[in-house]
Amino acid sequence: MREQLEQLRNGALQAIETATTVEKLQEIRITLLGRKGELTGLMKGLGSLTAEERPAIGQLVNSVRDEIEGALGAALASAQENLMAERIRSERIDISLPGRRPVRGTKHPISLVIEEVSAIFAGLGFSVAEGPEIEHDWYNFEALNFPPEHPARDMQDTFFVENSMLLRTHTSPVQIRTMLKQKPPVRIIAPGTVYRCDSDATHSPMFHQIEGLMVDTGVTFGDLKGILTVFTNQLFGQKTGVRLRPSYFPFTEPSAEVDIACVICGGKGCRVCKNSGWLEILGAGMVDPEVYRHVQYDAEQISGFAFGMGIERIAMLKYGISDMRLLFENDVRFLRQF
Ligand code: 2NL
Repeated sequence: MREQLEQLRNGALQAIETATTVEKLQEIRITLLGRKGELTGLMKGLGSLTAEERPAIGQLVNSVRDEIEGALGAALASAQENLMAERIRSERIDISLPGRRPVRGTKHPISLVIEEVSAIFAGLGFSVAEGPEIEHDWYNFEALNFPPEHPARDMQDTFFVENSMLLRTHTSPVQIRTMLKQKPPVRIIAPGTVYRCDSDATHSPMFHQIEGLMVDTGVTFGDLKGILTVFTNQLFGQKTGVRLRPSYFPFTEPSAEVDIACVICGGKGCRVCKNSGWLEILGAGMVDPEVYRHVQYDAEQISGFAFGMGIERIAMLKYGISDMRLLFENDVRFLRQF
């Protein structure tokens, strides 16, 4: 019996020493100390011992069990420690690594110009107005004093929808709607998408405009020139030359084209300005009394000016874009540059 116990103890201690995993050690505990384990089996033999042998062998059984339990406990603790160390090593994250930044989109140059122009006019007391892109003929043409046979009203130039509805060809109807809703003083700009039945390398059927309108008592052509000069200087730089040339629109009288000194050559003459040294960027004029009659404003009491510009052209000049089609293709390699 004593020999068996000592054999069991030596075997057990060796097995514990070579076991490295928590699972293996738990297995060893069951085969040695469990209810059907080896030591439990030996203890059953205590009954067949004589009364003299029993206390010493009993003590030996207890000490062998304590020894095995002690060794198991220590080995388990060390195996668990190794397990945790291994987890800490394998699950380690390097918090000093730079984060992966999500790719952020950029604003379209057309939006950038609308925002910049709106900010300049906000500083001059103008607010932004909007209106529908599908318009009635009356707001798009009639109220603006286009004669019934004006070429702009032709199918060749305008997208008609049905029943005198059409895709607006300019944002002027926004200003007509504003004047119908609101008495002077009016100081608004109307940026937005407009449509014309025209498509080639330099014309897109869908493009963008910003128009502006200022109506109050005593507004003069001098105010028009002053405001538009402040505007072009803020948009293109303080030293940019500005000039006005006489022009004609059905809805303004007198009318003018506003040119700036060429932003490419500074006025010397180049391909962009077709050797004139000047770039046309705005049309403007004093609102025609016929327009006031349509919105029931009293032309004897008030006066005002209006202007309009194409955003694509301004974006191309500002950002040095040589082909307008780049503004409509939405190629991210192009758009990411803004
Ligand atoms: C251009 C010229 C212009 C206007 C737009 C306007 C609007 C109303 C009354 C009178 Cl409600 N005028 N707008 C006036 C002059 C010129 O645009 O070259 N646009 C691209």
